Amino acid sequence: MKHLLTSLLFGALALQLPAQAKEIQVGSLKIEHGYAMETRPGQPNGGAFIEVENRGKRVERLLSVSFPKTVSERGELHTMKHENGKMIMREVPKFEIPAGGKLKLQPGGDHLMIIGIKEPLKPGSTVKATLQFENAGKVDVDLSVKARSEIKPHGHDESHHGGHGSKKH
Ligand SMILES: [Cu+2]
Repeated sequence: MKHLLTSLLFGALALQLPAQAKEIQVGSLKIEHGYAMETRPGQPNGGAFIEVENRGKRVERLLSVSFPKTVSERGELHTMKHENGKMIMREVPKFEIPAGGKLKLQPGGDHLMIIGIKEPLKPGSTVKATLQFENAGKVDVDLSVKARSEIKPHGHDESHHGGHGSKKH
């Protein structure tokens, strides 16, 4: 059983490798794990995520994100805030990455927002994005599109219809 599980895991890793976004080094920045969430037909906006490590000695700031016109109208930097007991998204002017620190965008937290999506983002495809940093300037990255099931296997946000005996433990 354990052996089977291990080979399944390795199989999955091997399959994922070609689609994995590459790690990018720009000056003292290391950018990796870039991906975008798949979107449904008609869905106007979508989320995207990256990690940026700042190995430099001064603070870096991510000022904006943009996408090719064929992908979306524009991009925004978003954070999540509690307001009146609800989690809501808010646009912010920048994300700071302290010297020696790391910016980790992820679902439920700070994220890139793809606004005005032209064609649904399909799992397995790639979206190009341009990040504008204060010091490092413009950096192009490839975001691999991931299926929702890959990102949130338990579907916490949309689980109202999912109560059919999913509790196994
Ligand atoms: Cu958002």
